[in-house]
Amino acid sequence: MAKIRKIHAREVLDSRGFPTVEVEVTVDSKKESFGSSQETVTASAMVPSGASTGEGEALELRDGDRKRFLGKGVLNAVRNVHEKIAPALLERDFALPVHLDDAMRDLDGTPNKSKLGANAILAVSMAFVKAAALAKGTTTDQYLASIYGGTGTLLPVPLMNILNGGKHADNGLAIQEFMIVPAGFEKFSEALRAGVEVFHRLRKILHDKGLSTGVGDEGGFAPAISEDKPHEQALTFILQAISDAGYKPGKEIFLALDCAASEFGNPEGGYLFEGKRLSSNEMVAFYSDWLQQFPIISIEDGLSEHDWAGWQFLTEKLGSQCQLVGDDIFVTNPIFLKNGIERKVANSILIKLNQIGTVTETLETMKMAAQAGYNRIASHRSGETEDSFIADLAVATDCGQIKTGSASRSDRLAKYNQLLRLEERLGDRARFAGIRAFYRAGKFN
Ligand code: 2PG
Ligand code: MG
Repeated sequence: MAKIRKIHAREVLDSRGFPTVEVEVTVDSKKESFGSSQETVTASAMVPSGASTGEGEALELRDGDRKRFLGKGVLNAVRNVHEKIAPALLERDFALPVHLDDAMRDLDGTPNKSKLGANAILAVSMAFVKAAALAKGTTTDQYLASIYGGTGTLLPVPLMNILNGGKHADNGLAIQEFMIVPAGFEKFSEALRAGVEVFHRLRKILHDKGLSTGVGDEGGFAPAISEDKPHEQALTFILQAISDAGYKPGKEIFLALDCAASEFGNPEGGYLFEGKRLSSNEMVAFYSDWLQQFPIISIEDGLSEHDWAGWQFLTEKLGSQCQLVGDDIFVTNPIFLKNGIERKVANSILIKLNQIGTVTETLETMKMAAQAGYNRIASHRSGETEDSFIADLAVATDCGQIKTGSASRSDRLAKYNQLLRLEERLGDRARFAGIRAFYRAGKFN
């Protein structure tokens, strides 16, 4: 049991300099915590924020007052925590996070958390998990593992977005994320080191070509590549960086894309890609071609969230060769995912806590995906904070993959650093997911 003694919210800033919600939750504790016996423990959490958001996401409550932060203030969400959520939860004992999350969902009463705001609800939900873990004298990852029923010992493969485009940069690339996937290693720390070395090699390649080495929202480079096939050029630069760093592309390090295609296309208007208007089928042909040319093991949001028929075709054509990840189309929502499983759409799902708005529903979606044989990737948002909850979530659920940006910017590295700590703490019990994490849905079947 964890009796709630205090809930405090405040407006803080995310990695893009926009406001977000931070919440501190204080619960009773009789346990020894960090060597000293305390009566209560307090933990805090901050919520992230997306730019290429799916339409079905839970509502992020913004004030809309143009005089503050261009309308992006979150004082109403903070007020909702203090005036609505806290009075309903204070002095109550919650045996498990699901009970607290259910209480907040009841209080909100809307399907997309639009009354209280998913940012208000999720901050409380995450902070409670952390506080309850402390109260039990354990850590967030191990507590979450016990709730979920995971081993809590599997370190995820990082999907590192080292070249940014789309809405996360202003370099004209339609595709949002070009990721390296260091899966062919024995340990997480070795995989991460390889990824970081490739990042530094890529900087040199871009610099030597006279291209910008400034970084985009997720810490990857954002060069303006003025070739007629800029996406292939980007992939070629990355392959070169992998080789320059002394690693084998397609054996140790693979490639992954997040096309975020809802941003440049829809089934009616076609996909505006590299100066042409392409149909869904033509986009699929494009990807199929790339799978022959490059060691790509994962394609996220290859088509728009409105293009379910296109997605079915994509899955039928490429689903046995490659991990196909639904982000905007599923929005971490069990209802959307169920529909996708039934219609054979995608074979993997991106997991973002703030798309659905509670830890409990996130775990429910992850469980449903696992049972259906869909791969799962714990993910950051493009607007992040120093909160490293998703690192704990990835290990707790044995999901085997994490997408948390490039090898620069502390909002991204906070998650990698937490995974290094977890690997160290687990010692001999730590396992690295490696290439097996891609088996079920990929070409390694
Ligand atoms: C995505 C994410 C994170 P955003 O599309 O997968 O990389 O971006 O948070 O802007 O939705
Ligand atoms: Mg995405």
